[in-house]
Amino acid sequence: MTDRISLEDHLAALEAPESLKAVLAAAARACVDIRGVVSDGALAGALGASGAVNVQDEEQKKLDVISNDILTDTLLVCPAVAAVASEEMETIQPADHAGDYLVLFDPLDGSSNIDINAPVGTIVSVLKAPTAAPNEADFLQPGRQQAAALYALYGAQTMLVLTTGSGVRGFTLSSDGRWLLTHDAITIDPDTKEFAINMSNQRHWSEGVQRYVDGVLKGVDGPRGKNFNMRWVAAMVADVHRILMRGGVFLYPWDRREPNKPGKLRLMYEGNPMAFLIEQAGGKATTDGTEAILDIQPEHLHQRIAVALGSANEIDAYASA
Ligand code: FBP
Repeated sequence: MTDRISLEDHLAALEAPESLKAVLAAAARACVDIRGVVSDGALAGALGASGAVNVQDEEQKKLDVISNDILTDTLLVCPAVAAVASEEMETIQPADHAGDYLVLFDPLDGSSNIDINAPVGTIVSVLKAPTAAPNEADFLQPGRQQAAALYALYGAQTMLVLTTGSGVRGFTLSSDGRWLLTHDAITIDPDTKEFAINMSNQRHWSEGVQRYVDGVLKGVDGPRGKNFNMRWVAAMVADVHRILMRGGVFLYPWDRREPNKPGKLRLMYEGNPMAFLIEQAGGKATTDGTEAILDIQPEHLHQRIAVALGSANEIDAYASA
């Protein structure tokens, strides 16, 4: 294990600004601390609801709040960070110093999995700070302008998957707390036989999504001529990680339950970072099979989008259903 490249070594050798490396190192440290609280669970009194509701009008879990505090505290003391934004905070939090980067995060993705010991994760997006004293409007940059994106997956292994725009790499947390490179160049097969969607919403989908799912469910005797498998982990990080490891598509489309909302997932700290990683691995990341998530001009910090991402040829099939 000692001959593996550590995250520190990878960042040291990376051709990138030293300040970006400092942001990524700080985020990685925070994820180690979050993983510690997640794995302690009930022993740390960290399960269950916090009793508060967040800006998304969603019940906050204790671990949502703890994870948010760990990331916020760790990042705001990093000299390279000018301000942060989070799914769990209504507006941005500026640092007490100027910095080169803005950091956005979903501190604990997959909240409904927390109390049942199913996979959860942390998602981080990094943008250049356009001014020394950034405001919320400075965060509203299209995802294609991200300097970096990463997620940590607290699963059977604890992994950190990272891109700075030159491919996707995976690091596994060692027993002595070091991120070690285990996946050097992650790429997604353009074809797949696996899809991820919450089937309980089927009656609420648009006709096009229904046609696509009906087609894959018909298997080898249907229009696709092959059988498909289905997975739904209810944690975007885990579903995206599976797609990076063995291909597939992840779908969270608009549905009629809340027709005024374009989708459930959030653009700035779920869609954009995951889209950056997926595109860097050779996949496609869209809202509807055609609109690239990374090209969306954000209108507000917590705006929601529909998501259809993964194996490129299967996203094309989704778009043409
Ligand atoms: P949170 O960030 O609040 O956990 O919501 C996002 C999410 O948990 C995704 O990670 C996951 O893919 C999706 O919601 C699951 O939605 P549903 O519970 O409707 O299947």
